[in-house]
Amino acid sequence: MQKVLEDYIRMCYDGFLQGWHERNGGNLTYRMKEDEVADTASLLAGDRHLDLPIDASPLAGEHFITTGSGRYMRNVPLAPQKNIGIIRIDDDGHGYTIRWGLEDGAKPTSELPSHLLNHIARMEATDGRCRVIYHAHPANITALSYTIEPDAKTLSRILWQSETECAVVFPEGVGILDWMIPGGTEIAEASARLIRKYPAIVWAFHGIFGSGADFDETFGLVHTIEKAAEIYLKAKGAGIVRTITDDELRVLAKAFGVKLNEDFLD
Ligand code: 2HA
Ligand code: ZN
Repeated sequence: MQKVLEDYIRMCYDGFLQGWHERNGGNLTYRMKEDEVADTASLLAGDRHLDLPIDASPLAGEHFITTGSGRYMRNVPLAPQKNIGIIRIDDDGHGYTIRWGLEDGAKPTSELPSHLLNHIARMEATDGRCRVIYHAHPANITALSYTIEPDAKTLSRILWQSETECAVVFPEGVGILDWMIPGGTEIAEASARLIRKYPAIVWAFHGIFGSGADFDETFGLVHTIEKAAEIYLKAKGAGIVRTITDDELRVLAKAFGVKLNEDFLD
């Protein structure tokens, strides 16, 4: 199998092994490079066409690997052609063709509008580096969203203070969207506005969207955030008596050559 598909499938199953993908929870999209599209050319025979409820014209002609709506991450390695697929965005950005996979009439993830608008936002924010958008339901970051107001400064400070490497891994911070109905264009547009500023955003009482240049970077980002949330909740349960100070965060950022989001420091 083509390496890009192998790497994609591994990430789906890694997320399942972490416990982030109960039932059909979570979804993953990857914007393929030209050479990867060429490598998979022998597979790309499908012509089933579907419309998009959003304008994805900045992604016109791009190929994406996507998980299937209602499909389980747990089953992706067993039958990739049924549970994931490759789509090509129409030249006018208002629909797409299923070129491979998603067999038996499956459709791409219900969160495709959020994924595509997030891809557009992150592509623009990173000069085209971002290729991966990943949605997962990790328990600790979701639990944490019940303990704070939906405010990026509050959330980012908690995460930066909960594990020393966090400020280095996501110096921009992490955004948070208040509860909304999933699966539609409204949450997609609100997410895209927010993810423009942060590499990851939490959907309150639901889960997280992470982004990155490749699978390792994106999985690692979500893993780091989820671990920090777990540490925070454990420390909070045991009773927090002290934490990493803002001055220590500044010293850390300097030592690692990253620019911390100053709006979130006091
Ligand atoms: O794919 O996670 O948000 C199921 C979901 C919807
Ligand atoms: Zn979800």
